[in-house]
Amino acid sequence: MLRYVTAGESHGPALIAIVEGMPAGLKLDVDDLNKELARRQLGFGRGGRMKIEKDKADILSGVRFGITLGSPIALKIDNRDWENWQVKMSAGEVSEEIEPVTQPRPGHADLSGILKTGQKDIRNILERSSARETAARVAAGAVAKALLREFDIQIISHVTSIGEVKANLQKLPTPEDLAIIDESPARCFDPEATKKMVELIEQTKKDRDTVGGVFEVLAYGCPPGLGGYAFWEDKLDGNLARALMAIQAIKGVEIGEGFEAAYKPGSQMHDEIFYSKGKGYYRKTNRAGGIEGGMTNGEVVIARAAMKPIPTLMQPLKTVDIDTKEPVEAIKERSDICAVPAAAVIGEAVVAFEIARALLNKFGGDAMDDIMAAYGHYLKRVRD
Ligand code: EPS
Repeated sequence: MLRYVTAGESHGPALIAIVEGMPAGLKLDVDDLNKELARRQLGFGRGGRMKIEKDKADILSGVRFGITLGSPIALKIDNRDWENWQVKMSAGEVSEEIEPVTQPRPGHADLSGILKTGQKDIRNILERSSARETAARVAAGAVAKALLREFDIQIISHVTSIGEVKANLQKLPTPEDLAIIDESPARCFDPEATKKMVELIEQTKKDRDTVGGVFEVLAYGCPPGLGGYAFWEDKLDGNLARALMAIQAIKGVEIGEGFEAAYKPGSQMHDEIFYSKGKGYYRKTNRAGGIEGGMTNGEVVIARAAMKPIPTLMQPLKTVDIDTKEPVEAIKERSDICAVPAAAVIGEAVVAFEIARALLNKFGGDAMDDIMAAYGHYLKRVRD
């Protein structure tokens, strides 16, 4: 089964991702990974840290001469900021007195993490709960994207709102539009909304506050039948929801019409089925977001996620010191004002990984040639 694990603290030496279950014979270039890592660093509203980091991956195993071997693929992304944290984040002996962090931020993992693990320094929690970890997920997702590319499946994302500012779109963006989206400082496909989003982020910074938003991930080129209806763990919508919800700061996920579906009668919700020779079955609408019964139906997969405002505030909220139990202000760590544009790229990565897993579950997992042959045979059957 395709899976990945990440390791690494935000200010430790490096982030690691290990991807297990990729077939042998897949073309994989380190540039595929670096391109995605650079896209995650885009977007207006990031804090000082993004000026320090310039994320690049090293492929440590599982690839030879640009082709996967079928063995675990280990990836490493160095943290440039480590240089400034070697004493505070040392894995060895304590070499000087370290002041523990004791003022948990409302909305962060700080307090529950301390209570759960019995530790006394919130830094031991925040270093790992930090969204810095998502760089490793993006690297793993880039491997999945390289696999999907061989099947002409493309995953893109765009920001649909920041705070109260919403994009007004006449059409869904396609993979051809991705360069335009990446050029928008808000990664938004509506230029008017982009301007207002940037203004809102600037104002939010002046107010010493933070702002969230919504992004959409679109998967083009999925064949019908990825996922499953018979076992709950195979349901693709369930797996997409889990993967998206597990991104730091995500509070809501929708597929297709999502919550809006609950307000519509069935006659106005479901996508009628048509057939034409050559094209096979198709729909004229896509309110289901490309998934019915836990499986892709051949239309574009549409998933949306809502990100809360980042909980590290320059005008801190009230909290309680975990050492003295006295009321205090939450810690003011350096942070981002808005990270929704970056979260959208992370959304692409995790969606790519879930779709890649569903694809390998259906078509086998050892050798690219075998998978491609099975895929070709299947496409012919479902189109006929
Ligand atoms: C983050 C805090 C900031 C962000 C970081 C996530 O880092 P720092 O504490 O070093 O200023 O920049 O995001 C990243 C480093 C990244 O690569 O996305 C947090 O607390 O979650």
